[in-house]
Amino acid sequence: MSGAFAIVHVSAAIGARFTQYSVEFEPGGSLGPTEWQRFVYVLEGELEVKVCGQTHRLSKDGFAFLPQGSPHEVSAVTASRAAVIEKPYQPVAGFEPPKPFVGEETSIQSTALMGDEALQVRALIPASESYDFAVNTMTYLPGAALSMVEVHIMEHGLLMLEGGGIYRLGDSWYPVTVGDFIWMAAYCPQWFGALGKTPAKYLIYKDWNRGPFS
Ligand code: UGY
Ligand code: MN
Repeated sequence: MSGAFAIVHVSAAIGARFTQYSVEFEPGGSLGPTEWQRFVYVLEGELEVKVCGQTHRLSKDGFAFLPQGSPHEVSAVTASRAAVIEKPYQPVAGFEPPKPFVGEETSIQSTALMGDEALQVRALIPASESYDFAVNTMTYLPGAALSMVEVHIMEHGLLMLEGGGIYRLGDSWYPVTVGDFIWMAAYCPQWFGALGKTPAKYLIYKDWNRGPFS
C-alpha cells in the first residue's frame, strides 16, 4: 500500500484462515494488490473503488466486495479509515465464483435475530453459496444480548463500530468499546451483552457456506 498505514488485527500467523486489518489512508493513499478475495468497509472519509471498468465512491458505512483475481484499485479521496478482510476463495462445484459489488450498510434491510427486535442484523454479502464468507453488522439496543452462549465451527473477526458492552470469550469477560477488535477462533464460546445508553454495533466476519471437510 502507499500513503496508508495498516493495523493487522489477525492473520494466518496466529492461526486464522483469513486476514483482517484496519487501514488509515492519507488523501490519495491506496491499497496494494491481493491474491485473495477482499472486502472493504469504510469507517471514516471517502474511498474510490475501481473494478470491472466502473468507479464507485464509498463513504462511511459503504462497502465493496472484490472477488479473487479481479483487478481493482482502492484509493482515498480524503483522509479515511477502512476495515479490510481478505480470504483465499474456496470454490464449490455447481456455483459460479462471485462477482464484485458495492453497497451501503444503512440501506440494507435489517432482521431481528431469532425474533429479538432489540438485536438487528444486516447481511452485507448476498445469500448465495457462491460466497464462502459472510460479513454482517449486529446492532444491540442498550441491554440487548445474544440469547445463548454460541459455540460453532466458524471463526469470527469482530470490529466494534459503536457503543460497547461485555464480551464473553470462553470463561473470560471483557469490556469492549468502539475500535476494539476480537478474533474468535472456531469453537470459542462467545456471548455479548450491550451496556450503556446508546446502541452497540459491530461488524462481524464469519466463514460460511462451506463444509467442515474442505
Ligand atoms: O453470526 C454469528 O455467529 C454471531 N451471532 N456471533 C456473534 O455475534 N458472536
Ligand atoms: Mn458467532
